[in-house]
Amino acid sequence: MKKKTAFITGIAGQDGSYLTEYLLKKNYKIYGIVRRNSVVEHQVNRIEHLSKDVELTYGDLLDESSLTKLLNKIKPNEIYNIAAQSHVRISFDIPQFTVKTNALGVLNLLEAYKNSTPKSKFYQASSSEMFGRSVDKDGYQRETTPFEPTSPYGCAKVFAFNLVKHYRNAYKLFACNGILFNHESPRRGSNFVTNKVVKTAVQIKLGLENKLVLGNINSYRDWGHSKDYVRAMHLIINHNKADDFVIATGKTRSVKDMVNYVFRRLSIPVKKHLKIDKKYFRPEELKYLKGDCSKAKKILKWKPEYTFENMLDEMIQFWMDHFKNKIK
Ligand code: G4F
Repeated sequence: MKKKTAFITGIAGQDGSYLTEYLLKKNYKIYGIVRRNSVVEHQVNRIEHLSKDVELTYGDLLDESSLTKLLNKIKPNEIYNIAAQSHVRISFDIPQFTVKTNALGVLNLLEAYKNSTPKSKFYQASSSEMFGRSVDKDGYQRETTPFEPTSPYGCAKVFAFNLVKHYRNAYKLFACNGILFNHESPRRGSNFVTNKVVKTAVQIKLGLENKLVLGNINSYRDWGHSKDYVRAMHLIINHNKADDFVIATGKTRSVKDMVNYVFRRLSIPVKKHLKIDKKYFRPEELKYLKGDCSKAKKILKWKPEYTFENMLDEMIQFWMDHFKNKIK
């Protein structure tokens, strides 16, 4: 049987690397694009172990010619757009780059898709950051909750979400959105709050660091594991109808709760080591996220396997092994 093919933007990121592993196990042929970086190792360290199984090319969402050329050549069964400037606080520092990449970049890819390989299926990494200030009366966000974004990142993601729906309707393309709530793992960048907390707490435990410096610890997030969420991406793109789905755990915790859990696990006192610095606050904060994924549960039969606790335990173990090997 002919192998299915997938084209993945953002292949070198947390989700891209887990998605690649997941699809390789399902016998897909994988193509991906990476952006040029002056330190070559930084481009591919999460997917180095997969390098013989994937075909990587330089490409960029801002360079439509690179996308058209590749899609014309590959004509993949599935296109996963996971690339983005994904850091919300940084989107306030570089709003134009964020909007160009996360909104116009998606338009470039949709155009390349429509003109080169319209029979392919298309997945867009949409985000719970699009909900912003908006929460339904029962305390959840779901597919019908209006979007009220609170960051350049969130605004760009709303733009892209709407483009995907528009291309689906106007050109009868199989284009779908996964509205993913926060998802973490040992492969998460260490400037996102979970991995920053876990990495620094482990360093404190081992005597390599003394302070954990954070911004707003009173915001609430619905945190799941990236491995569960890439499984959902594959189910969404393989559903018999192009549609939009919320992917979440349905549980919310404050950043403070998360810090307390990690410090308790490592038996270190929070008060002694935690410092708050305004520099990590955002001009506008998204205060509260809790997703209702009933639609995905019912239609896709998806549910998360990781809990908040065993996800953080896995991250703690990862950093423990990392630093202990360094100390040896
Ligand atoms: O880990 P974060 O930076 O994630 P954030 O902003 O929720 O965004 C992530 O989830 C989105 C889905 O809703 C994705 F679309 C997006 O790409 C990204 O993956 O921050 C989480 C919370 C925020 O309230 C932030 O203000 O933690 C708070 N926080 C407190 N101190 C901090 C820090 N965040 C970071 N990154 N660093 C801190 O020192």
